[in-house]
Amino acid sequence: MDLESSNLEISSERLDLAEKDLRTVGFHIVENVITAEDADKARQATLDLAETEAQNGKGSIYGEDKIRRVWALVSKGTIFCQLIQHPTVIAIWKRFLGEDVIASTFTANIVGPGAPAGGWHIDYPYWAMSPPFPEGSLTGQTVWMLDDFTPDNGPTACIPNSHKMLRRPKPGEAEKHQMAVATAPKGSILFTNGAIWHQCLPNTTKQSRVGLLGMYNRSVIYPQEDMPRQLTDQQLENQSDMLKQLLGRKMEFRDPDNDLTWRRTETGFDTPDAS
Ligand SMILES: O=C(O)CCC(=O)C(=O)O
Ligand SMILES: [Fe+2]
Repeated sequence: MDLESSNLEISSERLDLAEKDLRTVGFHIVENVITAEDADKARQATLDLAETEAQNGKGSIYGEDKIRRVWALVSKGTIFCQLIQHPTVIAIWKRFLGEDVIASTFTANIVGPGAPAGGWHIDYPYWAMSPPFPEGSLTGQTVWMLDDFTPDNGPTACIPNSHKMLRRPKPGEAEKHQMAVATAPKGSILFTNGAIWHQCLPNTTKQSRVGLLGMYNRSVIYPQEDMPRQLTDQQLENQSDMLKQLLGRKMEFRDPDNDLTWRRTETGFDTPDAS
C-alpha cells in the first residue's frame, strides 16, 4: 500500500517555526501532511488491524473500554513503515532531537464513541524519570490525525508551556490551566514537546477518532517499545537507512576489549566484524 502523499518537502522557514513553537509553547500543527485519501487508507488499515486484534485478544483497551491501542505498528503494515519515516516528520524531529534521532514507539490510539477523556499525563520517558526533568529537547510526540480532529470527537489537548514545569501534573492541577485543543483536517499532524501535559478529550460523537502516535527520542534515550525487534532481519534488508536508524538497527555498541562493534538483530546482537 503506497501513499500518494503531498507536501513531502517542508520549507526551512516552516522548520524554524516548528522548532520555535516546540521550544516555546510546546506544540506545533502541520496541516495536510498527507492527502485525505491517504489518511483514509491509513485509517482503514488501522481499524482493520484493531478489529483483528480485538478478535484475537491482542492490543490494549482502556477509557471505560472505549479507547483501543494497537502496539508495534511497524511490523503490521507497509503504510505504517511509510508514515513513521515520513519526510516532514523526520525533518522536524531531526531539527529538534538531532540527526541521530530514533523512534521510541509507534502505536494507534482509537478513541471510540462515548469515550471519556484519557486523563492528563506526560508520556514516556518522562513518566519513568524523577523530577525535575532535564531541560531541553529529549523527545517529541507525533499525533497523526487520520480523522478530522474536531472539538467533540476526542481530539488531543495540551497545556501550553507545561513542558517548562519539568515535572508531571499533580492530580487536578492541569484542569486549572487553559488548554489548547488540537483541531485540524485529517492528514494533519500535531507535533508536541515530549514533556508537555496532555490528554485526549471525550469523544461525544458516534464515530471513532483514529490517531497514530509516534514518539521519537534523542538516540541516547532507551525506547519505550523494543523497536529493533519490530522487523526481522530479512524484513529489514530492503528497508531504508532511515527506518533502520529509527529502529535502532544502526546503533553501534563498541566492544573495545575485543576490538568489535555490535549491532542489534531481530533477537539479539551481531557483529559484522566477527569472522
Ligand atoms: O490519542 C491522543 O489524542 C493522545 C493519547 C495519548 O496521549 C497517549 O496515549 O499517550
Ligand atoms: Fe500521551
